[in-house]
Amino acid sequence: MSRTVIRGGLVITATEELHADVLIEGERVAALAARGTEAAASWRADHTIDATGRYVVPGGVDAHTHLDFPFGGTFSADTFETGTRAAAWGGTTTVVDFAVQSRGRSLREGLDAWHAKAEGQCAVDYAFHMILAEVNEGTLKEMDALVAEGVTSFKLFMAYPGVFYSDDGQILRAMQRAAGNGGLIMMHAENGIAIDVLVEQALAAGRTDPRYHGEVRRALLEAEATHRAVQLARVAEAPLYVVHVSAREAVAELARARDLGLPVFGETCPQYLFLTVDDLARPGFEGAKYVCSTPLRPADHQDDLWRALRTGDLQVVSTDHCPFCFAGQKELGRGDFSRIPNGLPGIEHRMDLLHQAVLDGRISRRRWIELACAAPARMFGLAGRKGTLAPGADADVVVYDPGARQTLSARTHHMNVDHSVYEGREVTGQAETVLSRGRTVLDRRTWTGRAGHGRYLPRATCQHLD
Ligand code: DUC
Ligand code: ZN
Ligand code: ZN
Ligand code: ZN
Repeated sequence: MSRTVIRGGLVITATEELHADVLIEGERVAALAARGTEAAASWRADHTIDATGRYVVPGGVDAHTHLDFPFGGTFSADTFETGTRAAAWGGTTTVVDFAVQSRGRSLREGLDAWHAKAEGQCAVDYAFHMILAEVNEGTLKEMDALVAEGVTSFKLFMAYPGVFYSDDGQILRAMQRAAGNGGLIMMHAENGIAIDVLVEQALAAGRTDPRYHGEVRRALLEAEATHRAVQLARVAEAPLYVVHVSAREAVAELARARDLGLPVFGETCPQYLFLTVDDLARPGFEGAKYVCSTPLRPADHQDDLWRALRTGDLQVVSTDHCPFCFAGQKELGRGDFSRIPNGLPGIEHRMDLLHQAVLDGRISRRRWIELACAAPARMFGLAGRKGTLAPGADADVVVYDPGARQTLSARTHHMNVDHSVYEGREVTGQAETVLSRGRTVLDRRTWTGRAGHGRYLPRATCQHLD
C-alpha cells in the first residue's frame, strides 16, 4: 500500500484548524499528527507533499450538478468526463449529479442511463440523486428500492409544467414515501404554473429579452412555493431540502420553519452570492449566459443569503452546474427568453469563490469547509468518507494556496463551455494539488488524473439529524 505524507500545512476542517501533518495509506487518511511531534516525525512515506504556507483541506463535495443533462431540446455541455475533471481542477472531489426519469419510463431506466453516461468517465468520485418526472404508484414503489441501493435523495419540481412538474398531491405522496423509507426530498421551489402565465403575458407584450426571465420568475413565487413545500413536508412528517435558494423571501420561509424546529434544509449557489439581475440585463443577448432557475436576484438579496449561510438557516453551497454554450445553445432563445436553456457553469469555481468570501470577511475558514465539504457530505449520506480529514476518511485532499491570485476566464477554465459567467473576476486562492482517494489528480497545477479513476458512491440516508 502506498504511503503519502503531507507536511507543513494548516489543516482546516469544519470543526478545527491545526498545524498538522497528514498520513495517507492507500486510498484512506491514516492519521493526523501535530507538526513536530514524534508521531509525525516517525512516518515513513513513498511520497511527501510539502504544504508549507498552504491549507490542507478536504476535497469539495458538490451536491448539485447536471452533467450531460437534457434541457430545452439540448444537453448541458459538460460530460461526466469534462465536468468531473473541471471539478477536480477546482478542488472538488465528489459530485452528486441528478439522474433523470423520462416521462413514461421507470426510475430504473433513468438511473441505468445515468450510470451508463458516468461509468468509466469520471476523474473523481460521484453519486446520484434521482429526478422524479412522474409520481405514480410505480415510481413511489421504486423509490424504496433506490434508497436501499444508495440513491437516497429525490428531486421534485414545482416549476416546469409539462416537463418535470409535480402537483401538490404528487409532492405529498412522494414526501410520505420518503418519510417511510429514509429518503430526502429535494425541492425546486418556484410556482411554475403562475410563472408560465407571466411568461405568456411577457412574450405577448413583446418582452422577449433575457432580463424578462428574471422579471417573470418573481421572488414572491419562489417564496410561495418554498412555503408550500415546507407545509407539505410538515404534513408528511418528512425532512425537506430546498435547492438553489435565491430570494430573500424564500430564505425567510426557511428560517421560520427552522425556528419551529422543523427538519428543513436549504442550499444556495455561488451565482446567487456573486451575480445579480444586472447580469441578466447585460446589453445585446449577453444576458442569456446568466439565465438559470431560480433566477439571479437584485444585489440586496445577497446579504440575506450570506447571513443565512452564517447562521445555519442555509447549510450547503453547491453549484447547480448546468452549462450551455452561448453559441448554438443559449442562442436558441434569441427573440424568446423562455427558450434559453436554463443553467450556468460553476463546478470549477465554487471552492475559490467561497474562499474569496473568507478573505472578504463573509464567512470563517471553518464555515467555508462546512458549507462546501462537510455539510453536503452529511446531508447526502457520505459522512465519514467525504467532506472531512480524519482517520478512515477517503483521502480526498486539497493542498490549497490561499495566496494564489487568479483571474477567472473561459480562456483558462476547464469546463467544456465557451464562456465564463465570472469572466475577468479576480479571486485569491486556488487548489494547488488535489488527491482523490489517495491518487494525485492535480499536481502543482499539472493534470495527472484520468477518466475512470472516479468511482460510483452508493450513499447512506441523510445524516444531518444525527
Ligand atoms: N435550473 C437550472 O438553472 N438548470 C437546470 C434545472 C434547473 O432547475
Ligand atoms: Zn432546479
Ligand atoms: Zn439543478
Ligand atoms: Zn438531514
